[in-house]
Amino acid sequence: EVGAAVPKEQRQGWGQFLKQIATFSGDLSSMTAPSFILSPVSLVEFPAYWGEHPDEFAKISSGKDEVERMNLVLRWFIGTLKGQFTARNTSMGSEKKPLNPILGELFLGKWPEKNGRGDTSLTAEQVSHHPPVTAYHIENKKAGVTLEGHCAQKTSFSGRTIQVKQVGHAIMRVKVAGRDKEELYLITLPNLLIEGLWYGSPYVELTGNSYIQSTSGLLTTLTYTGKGYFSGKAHSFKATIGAGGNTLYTVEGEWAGVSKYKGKSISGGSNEVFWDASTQREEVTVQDVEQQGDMESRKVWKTVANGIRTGDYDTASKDKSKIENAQRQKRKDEAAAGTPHQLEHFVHVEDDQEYSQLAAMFKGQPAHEDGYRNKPRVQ
Ligand code: CLR
Repeated sequence: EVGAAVPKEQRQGWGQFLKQIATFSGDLSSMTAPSFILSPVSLVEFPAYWGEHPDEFAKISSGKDEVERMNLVLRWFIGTLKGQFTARNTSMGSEKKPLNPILGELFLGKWPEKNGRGDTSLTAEQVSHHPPVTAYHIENKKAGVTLEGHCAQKTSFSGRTIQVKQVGHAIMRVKVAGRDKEELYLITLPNLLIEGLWYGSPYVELTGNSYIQSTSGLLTTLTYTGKGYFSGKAHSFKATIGAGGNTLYTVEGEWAGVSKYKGKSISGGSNEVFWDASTQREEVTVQDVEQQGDMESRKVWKTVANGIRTGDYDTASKDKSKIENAQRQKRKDEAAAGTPHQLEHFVHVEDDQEYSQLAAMFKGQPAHEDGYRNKPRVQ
């Protein structure tokens, strides 16, 4: 039955919502959804998932050579996936519809120093509202590791599944001892399927491929599968680290569970555990809402989020309209005055040299489509 997992009084609304999605093209974020599926968290917070294993992030620069560093980049990357794609099922009961960030909305946070690993800082900013694009910068100065990227989504509907193409990429910079040039890694992003919609308990599965291309020439190719594919298990992947077509290492398993080296591992053993996703994640630390600036996400959405959390959807929806109307007015005023909105932490770069260099090395792989190349302004 449609909406078996949906509160009775919202089942009809859920059915209508599904019909609406099926005939909808474009931006899911702008759709009005039944209240039970609303999340009190803005999409501008999502880049924090990249930093939830600060030890793994910092460790990357300690790799003794490019092969070891690529292994460390892959481990950190795999380590982020559980948080990015399945953790909300546990914390909120299902995947939910995040708040659609306003232009210039900020999410600032850090993972404080621990055991000498150094501070890791996060700066995320909503750099476009139509279409929604979030830019982020994560940095551990002490370790010499920086991640910079942006993400947007293109959604389409097929059967009972929403397909989400992630538009955007990240570039990781790693300081290597004794070298003046940083090693760079171009990180592309997998596609998502949103399943479980019919019953009203949506969850994410990953599909297709993603890549990590390094300036060292090493390339990691990731393939994602769900139930019914080669492992028969949900949330599975396979990754090969290679150079010039030769495979050096293969890793296989579940990105939300355990993965192992298939055969030889980097330490010389065989079939060793590569990553165990039960490893504790560290949530980002943010300032108290009262101390936050007016554009900071939790300040902007305080009343809305509170309404959603307490089931006071009337207050939530009134405050949301208030925010959206104020935004529309602001854009009108800016247009009239000829002073367009200025980003705070990022600048739009038309021709990102680092990206071009890596994309050229990456040639031969399926085209990586990309509209936005926002680079943080040097602070
Ligand atoms: C954002 C970038 C992060 C990874 C990530 C995880 C979950 C994705 C999210 C991204 C984009 C928005 C998203 C979400 C899952 C569900 C949600 C696709 C890619 C959509 C907009 C919600 C659809 C509404 C249904 C639940 C009804 O690094």
